[in-house]
Amino acid sequence: MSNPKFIPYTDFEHLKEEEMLKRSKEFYDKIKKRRTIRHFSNKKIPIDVLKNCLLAAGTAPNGANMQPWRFVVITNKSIKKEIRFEAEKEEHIFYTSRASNEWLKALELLGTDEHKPFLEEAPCLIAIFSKKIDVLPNGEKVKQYYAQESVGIATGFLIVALHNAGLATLTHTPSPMRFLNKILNRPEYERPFLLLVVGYPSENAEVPNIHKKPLNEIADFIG
Ligand code: IYR
Repeated sequence: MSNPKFIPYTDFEHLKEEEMLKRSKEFYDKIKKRRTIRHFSNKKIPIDVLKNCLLAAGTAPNGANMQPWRFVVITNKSIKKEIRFEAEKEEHIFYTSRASNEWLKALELLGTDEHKPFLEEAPCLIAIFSKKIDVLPNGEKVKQYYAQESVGIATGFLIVALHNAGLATLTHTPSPMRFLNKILNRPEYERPFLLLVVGYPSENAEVPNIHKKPLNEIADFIG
């Protein structure tokens, strides 16, 4: 059997405009309900749901199809505790000296501080790494292209997939995050991109009273 370089693309769904409008509206109505959650219950998440969401993330467009991402799923209590400890160490420095006053002021509406109990309370953390290079089974090193952009897009897919599946998320970026390599035993060429907290909102979870910009503030139509 030959392995052709190109194959016909037959999966595209050609929709009627009416259906397109309906679907675009339904998707917007669904995605606008997603909120970043900082109060999680300890209810466990179904691992097969998570696996499907990771597969969805892995379909993201990326540089030269090198798929320069690595998702490390953590449900182990003591590893979560260790991550919380290290993250809070960095966040303490951030909130007491690293962040400018301007930055701290910008964060006031979120009500965040150096305490990150959700890193232990939530049932699942996904540490997302971006690969600067890949190492083939024969030891050969291969450069990755547009790794940050690619991993950003895949992370977006993952967040949307999890929301669609009925799971809440928090994008958390303790900075610097290199401690994740050590705790999770990842090689140096994998750079921590984001720590995604996954679970269900706790019963009395609250979110900041903030709003998204209207279309005319986020888009220009030239034509
Ligand atoms: N990483 C810190 C600070 C922080 C920064 C931004 I920009 C946010 O949108 C939210 C938080 C923290 O997690 O508290």
